[in-house]
Amino acid sequence: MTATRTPRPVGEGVVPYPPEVAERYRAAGYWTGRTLPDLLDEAVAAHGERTAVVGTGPSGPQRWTYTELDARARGLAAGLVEVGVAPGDRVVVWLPNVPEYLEVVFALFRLGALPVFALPAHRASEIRYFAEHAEARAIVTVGRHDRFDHAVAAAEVAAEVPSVRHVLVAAPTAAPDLPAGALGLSALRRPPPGDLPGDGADPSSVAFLQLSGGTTGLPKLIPRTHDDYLYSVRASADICALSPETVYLAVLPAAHNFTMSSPGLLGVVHAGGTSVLAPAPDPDTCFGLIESERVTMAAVVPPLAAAWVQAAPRTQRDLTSLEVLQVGGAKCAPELARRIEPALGARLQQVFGMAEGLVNYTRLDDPADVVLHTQGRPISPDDEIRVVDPDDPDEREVAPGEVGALLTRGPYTIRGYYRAEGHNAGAFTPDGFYRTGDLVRITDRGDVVVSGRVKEQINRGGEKIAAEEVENHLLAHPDVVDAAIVGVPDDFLGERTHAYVIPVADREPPRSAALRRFVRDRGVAAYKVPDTVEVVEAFPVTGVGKTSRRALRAALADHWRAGRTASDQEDQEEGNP
Ligand code: OOB
Repeated sequence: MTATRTPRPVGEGVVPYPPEVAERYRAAGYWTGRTLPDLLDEAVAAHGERTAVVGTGPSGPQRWTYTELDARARGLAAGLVEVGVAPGDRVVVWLPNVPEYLEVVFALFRLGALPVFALPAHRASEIRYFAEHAEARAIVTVGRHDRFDHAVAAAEVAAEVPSVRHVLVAAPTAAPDLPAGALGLSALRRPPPGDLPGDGADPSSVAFLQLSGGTTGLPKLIPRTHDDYLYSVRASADICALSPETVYLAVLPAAHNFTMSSPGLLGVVHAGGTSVLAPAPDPDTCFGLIESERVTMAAVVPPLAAAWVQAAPRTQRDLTSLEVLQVGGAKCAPELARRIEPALGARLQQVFGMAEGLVNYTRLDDPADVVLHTQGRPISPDDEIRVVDPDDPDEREVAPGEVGALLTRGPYTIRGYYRAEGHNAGAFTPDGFYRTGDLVRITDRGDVVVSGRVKEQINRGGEKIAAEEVENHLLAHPDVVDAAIVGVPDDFLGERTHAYVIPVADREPPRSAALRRFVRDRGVAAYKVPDTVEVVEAFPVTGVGKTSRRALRAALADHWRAGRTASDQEDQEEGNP
């Protein structure tokens, strides 16, 4: 935290929308020239005394009206200005689902600083990368949470990344045990001032950096503008029929795009409703909150939906207020989809979205068949969809209704990742379509059905893992010469990770538990630690792997499945269930 240098302005690494396209989106009324601070202003003006946010933070239970949330955000913004956080600065926001999350995010918007959204599950390795890549000025986090001391890890990162000047900690007011050099947010809160620098922000400028799941080495940063993001927020709130009566339960991490804007926390601000931040996603915690806060809507990933469905028949809690359960982030199997309404008494809404932009929803008045079997249709009439042959170098479109790779372009889909020129050349077509890496087909009615993926990413119950990132961690082990990660089917998660590891010859091969611990100790999110590790002499497939990791992984995944099928058969022959 000593040697600092001035970070480059954010605009340098951003691929803008072409001016004529931007003009078209404005003329169509999608981009309205409002900013994220305006969103809160409008909520205060229309719904000032309504409850904006409910939750339990480091200082205990909180319940703030829109006026109170705004006063807090302004007061914190003033304190941040005093310590030198300036417009355009990037600030890593590494917070669990606490009410202070909204205070911090709106404080940063108010002062024109850009949040860089990290997940609570991230660890020093990811936080260091975000801070470095975005040249962040500060990291905002909590103290000890979920048996892990975030503030200490953030202080370590700050000591290593020259741009980072501050570690700011949402901590109890009384004598927090902060690492040296860290500041408690409570010490930064000032009386709310009038004007703040972010109030005059350019609506076409980048408002924050969101995370991608990543397909290569490390997650990419996604630059979203006020104009494009607010369009997706408003349109999502309309599609989901949010109103001041909406009580939204934030179950998944607040910083995830699903929770933030589909329609999520920001959609609720737009509608003047109430957000309840769930400290944990389990049925006990969430059912208790649904009952006590009369929650009307929640958003979950499929494995959580399954856990809720299973727990519902035994709960003593009153879930009758719940009207809609959104399920997304990974494919919701029709068998699970069918069980949701009978078990929870809530309508299912499928959501197929991505932090890069495009979000699809089944509509609340869609026929049951569409809700159960499709992932819905895009938000905008100007979301352009192309379904192309993934093996065709010219990316020609497949026949209507056939499966192909999904490309998209539209009024809230980015044109490039942040500071990622080389990667962008592959991730976007020359005419600006984002290559989502998802395999889909479009039904006659125009609904999207996700059927697989072409990208090198494992979707572990909605949590995205880049095989290469985990392989690189394994390769750092002194006894490992090669490693390959594959996604294998899992009843609960949809997919989990399996690592094939080749040890250095003539040495005691490392044990799988030790390798898993090694990856964890390198400071990565727990969901990236391989679920199973198999130490092998050579990759058990031949003829692939020399030229393409992709082919190797595909062959290994096939090999894994074939092995399972063989052992399933043996089980059956032996009379096992
Ligand atoms: C959401 O965003 P990300 O950025 O974490 O992940 C995007 C990817 C998609 O490209 C797709 O591969 C997968 O997650 N995905 C789904 C899905 N929703 C997302 N795959 C099948 N069915 C679905 N319903 O995950 C996200 C962002 C906004 C709203 C909802 C989810």
